[in-house]
Amino acid sequence: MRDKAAGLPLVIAPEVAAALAERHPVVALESTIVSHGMPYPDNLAMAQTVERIVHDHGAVPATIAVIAGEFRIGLDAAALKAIAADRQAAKASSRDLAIMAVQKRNAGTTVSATMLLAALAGIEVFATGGIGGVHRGAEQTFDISADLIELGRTPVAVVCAGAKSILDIPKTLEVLETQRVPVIGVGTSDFPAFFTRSSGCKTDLRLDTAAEIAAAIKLHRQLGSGSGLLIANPIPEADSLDAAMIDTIIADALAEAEQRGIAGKAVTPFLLDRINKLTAGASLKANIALVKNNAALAAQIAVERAKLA
Ligand code: PSU
Ligand code: MN
Repeated sequence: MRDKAAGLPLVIAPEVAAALAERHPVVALESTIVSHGMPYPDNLAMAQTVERIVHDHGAVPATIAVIAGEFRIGLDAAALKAIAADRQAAKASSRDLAIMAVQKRNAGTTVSATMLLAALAGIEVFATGGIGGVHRGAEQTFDISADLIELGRTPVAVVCAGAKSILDIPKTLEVLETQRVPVIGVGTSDFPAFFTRSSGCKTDLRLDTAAEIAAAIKLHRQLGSGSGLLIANPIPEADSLDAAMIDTIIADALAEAEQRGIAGKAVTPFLLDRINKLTAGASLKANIALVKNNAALAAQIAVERAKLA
């Protein structure tokens, strides 16, 4: 990674650099969920708690963001606060990173940008809430998240709670298959729908333990396919929302987005904000719970991965 990264404005936090050098477990965390996915100050509290959970499970957290044009792998308290509180922060997918650096901007990194930077730094395991995917109506709008393309070409394992039904989940799973991304259900063969434990779609594969998942990550990388892996970890039952309730609210939010002509990178943040308001905060609570659950699993996977050569 040192060669590939030479000359880049890449800053790896000391604790993360030390862990990587010693092959200790490290978990990457994204920051668009902080800058654009949740309101302040809940976003900052969530980001701090998730880092603590990764620590508590024996791994080092590396929250990734662009701060004043620097690609930061691991944020200190000031940088984490900046990305949570700066309402001017950009939303950077992988295509945007170079421009963010030239413009010396603050930017939350999406799943795609976080994967790219994690891979550069040598981090194999990444925890998030939900990935971007194929939007409903994509046959008209062509709105397909760059997350799916990055998953097809960057060898990082992404632990998520599936994809929410603001997306077209069957089409999202089709693109993941085309992109050669194994979709692994954790303890289930049902692909989870973020707020609920099942989308009604099946995963290709099921694994039940962190050790099995770590072994699969190692072998998948050794095969050299170059693609990532999607680890689909359902929201805990106690935190999940009522499927009929959330489906109605998502339908309302989608109708409002269409009516207001929301397009491009604004779509996902708009829908998340509307859903949070329409559920009177219940969606935010569930979102935070599932991110914590994913962080704990990702740390366990990273710990098991570090035990393998
Ligand atoms: N889904 C969520 N919360 C989020 C996102 C998705 O429930 O914060 C963010 C992630 O950073 C994801 C990005 O990578 O949105 C996808 O954006 P788009 O759909 O514009 O590709
Ligand atoms: Mn999009």
